[in-house]
Amino acid sequence: MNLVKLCRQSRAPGLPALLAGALALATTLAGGPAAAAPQDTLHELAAAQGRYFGSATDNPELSDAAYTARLGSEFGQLTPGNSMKWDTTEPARGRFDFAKGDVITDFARQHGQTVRGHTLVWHSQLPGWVGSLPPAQVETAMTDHITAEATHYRGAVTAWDVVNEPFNEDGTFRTSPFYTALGSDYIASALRAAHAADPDARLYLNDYNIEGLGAKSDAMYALVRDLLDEGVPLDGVGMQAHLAVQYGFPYEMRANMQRFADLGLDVAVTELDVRMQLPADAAKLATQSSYYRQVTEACLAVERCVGITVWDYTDKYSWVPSTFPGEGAANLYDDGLLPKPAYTAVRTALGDEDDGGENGGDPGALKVRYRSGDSSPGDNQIKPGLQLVNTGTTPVSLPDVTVRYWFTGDNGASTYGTWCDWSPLGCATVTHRVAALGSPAAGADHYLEVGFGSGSLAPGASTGEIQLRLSKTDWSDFDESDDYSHTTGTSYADAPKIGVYVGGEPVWGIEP
Ligand code: 9MR
Repeated sequence: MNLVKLCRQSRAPGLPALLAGALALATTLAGGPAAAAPQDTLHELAAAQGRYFGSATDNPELSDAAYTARLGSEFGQLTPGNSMKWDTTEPARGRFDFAKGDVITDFARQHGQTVRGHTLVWHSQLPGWVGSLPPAQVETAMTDHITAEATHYRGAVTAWDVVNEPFNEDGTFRTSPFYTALGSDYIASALRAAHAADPDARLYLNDYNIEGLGAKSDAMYALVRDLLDEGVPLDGVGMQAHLAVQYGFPYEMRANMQRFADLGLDVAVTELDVRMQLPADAAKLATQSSYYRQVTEACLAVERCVGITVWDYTDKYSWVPSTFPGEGAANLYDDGLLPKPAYTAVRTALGDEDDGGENGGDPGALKVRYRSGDSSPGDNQIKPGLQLVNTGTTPVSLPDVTVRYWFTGDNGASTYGTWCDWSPLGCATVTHRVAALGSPAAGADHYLEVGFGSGSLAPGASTGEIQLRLSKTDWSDFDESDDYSHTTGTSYADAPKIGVYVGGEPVWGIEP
């Protein structure tokens, strides 16, 4: 435990944590077993930077003692995944049931955690009676629901997702009983009712796929700007951040957060997870780590980003496998509650100084950009152009780095010639060779491996273009069109199907 950080944290440690600390100190002073010093928790690291780090949870999981031990110690904020939703809290009109939500707020109180309330108005998990109301009764039913729930949780919930997922992907308003009856005015009405019931709670609109720039985040931006202009009580925007390694990272996340912050709003990452196609492998986990790291860095870079909530912390209780068949492994801890590489990446991004360097400083801090330098994918040469970029905060030693471009040799010789035609680093420092893949995969039975004899890449720097070329020794033709790493793009773009390795460990790219 780093005392300086502890003093800076905004949340006082709960009594159990203080007792545990006192016991650990007593053991050490008494010359007892020299246990490894407990490391700062994710929340302590975040709190030292003025943020919270939280997790979603749900009632059934709270009977799992190993799970609750970590939930209560590592995280400073909880969001109930289901227990404050309308179908649970008002299953019949006027019949309120807050028992499940109360279990979560009690747990949070016992562990010194704050709670984000989720969610007052949503088109989903809505009891049938709401959809059957005559339009003229919808507003009263909605404001009654908000009033009862937000009043019940006054003092226990610090922020509410007042309206969840109001938009379609194209930025139009999503149809719901509320939108059908009231048009988009239902949003202002809901916010006003929540504010009246709990003037101290921070009030949010929350949605997914609004992390980057695009029609949906533009629609959210226009909505919140109008609401603020009208004086509607609104404190923040929640970006759910249900990401997937196969769909790429929303690179504009930081800029997008900043534009909401510039309106005077708080921003929160409310439901972070990063799923992948199963089975997980080292490359996918490395990409996942880099996504978690980049979300954390974006939040730290935007002053009004108040904190990050993961949509549960372990794969054991993730919503992903049942919703996206064949996908999963989305969380910071695995099914056995062991931390995954993404956990270390988040710690490092939060400024952890105690990771013993096992992380190599910053594991996902490189990316590769690619363009095809070859307009004839059926000829006898393959000509990838590559740029290696340091996206991290520490310099990277280039001799530790290798890049793999995967392709198929097609018919003909199985021996190759390789060339570096041009590089601002000087082709003399660029090494290249072709290796055969132990287990051929679709589009890949060989790869071009590129390395570096010397040099270092500063944070933010690029190697610049490295023009490479390879052919078979018998100069027979390739069919590049089905090669795993090949694209037809002739301008540089991030290349998730080209691998980057540091010290042999994958840090970028999805292996074939
Ligand atoms: O995690 C929740 C899962 O247990 C429920 O089955 C699901 C039903 O819609 O809702 C999940 O939480 C969602 C959240 O409330 C809103 N954003 C998307 C989340 C994942 O579906």
